[in-house]
Amino acid sequence: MTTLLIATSNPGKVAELAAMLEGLNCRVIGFADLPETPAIVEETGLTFAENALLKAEHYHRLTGLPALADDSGLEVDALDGRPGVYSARYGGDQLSSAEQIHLLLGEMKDVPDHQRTARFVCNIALLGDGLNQMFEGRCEGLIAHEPRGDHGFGYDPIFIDAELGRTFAELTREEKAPRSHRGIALFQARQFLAEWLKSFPS
Ligand code: ITT
Repeated sequence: MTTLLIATSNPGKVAELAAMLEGLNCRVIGFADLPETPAIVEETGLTFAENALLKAEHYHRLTGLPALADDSGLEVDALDGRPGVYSARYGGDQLSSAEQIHLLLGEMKDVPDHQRTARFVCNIALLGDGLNQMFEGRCEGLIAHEPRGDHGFGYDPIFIDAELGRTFAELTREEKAPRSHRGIALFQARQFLAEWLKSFPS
């Protein structure tokens, strides 16, 4: 059976990606299943797509396995698209998610409701021998005035789903999956993988 590596060190992403890939005709593994933790990749790209490809290439080269890498982040219109590709490192490498949220809300304190538009963006790269595909997902929302909810990870407590009026952290994983940037990108990746895997013995 083919093995697919989920090439991310972010436990929040691993949980979401693994759940969304369930039932595919392959064995899905993460870094936790590898004997040595792979070296971190420097994310030098200027776009989510460039960084997703950098990560997938790096981990495919390192392990020989087909790799699925995700580069994602939050674009806030009132902050000219920040934090964007720097979402994980916003305010410096040492800040926790709660501290990053605090920083961002501070920058947004005078921004009125109708100007608090934002989106999550996710690019997924699939790379392996005979495999080279990119997928993108986006979801629109608003930045809350204060964090709400305990689910998810990262900026979920301040991202209000435009349709539901609840933050992503107030949604269960099952509710977030089909409407999130990652879910939208992964839905396409999953359909592609299902076809691709047909050429391998199960
Ligand atoms: P890997 O590079 O190892 O995958 P990372 O966390 O560094 O892990 P990124 O460089 O893609 O990944 O940064 C994504 C950041 O964007 C992530 O750390 C969160 O802060 C934020 N983010 C992405 N998707 C999110 C989601 O669904 N909910 C909340 N925040 C999210």
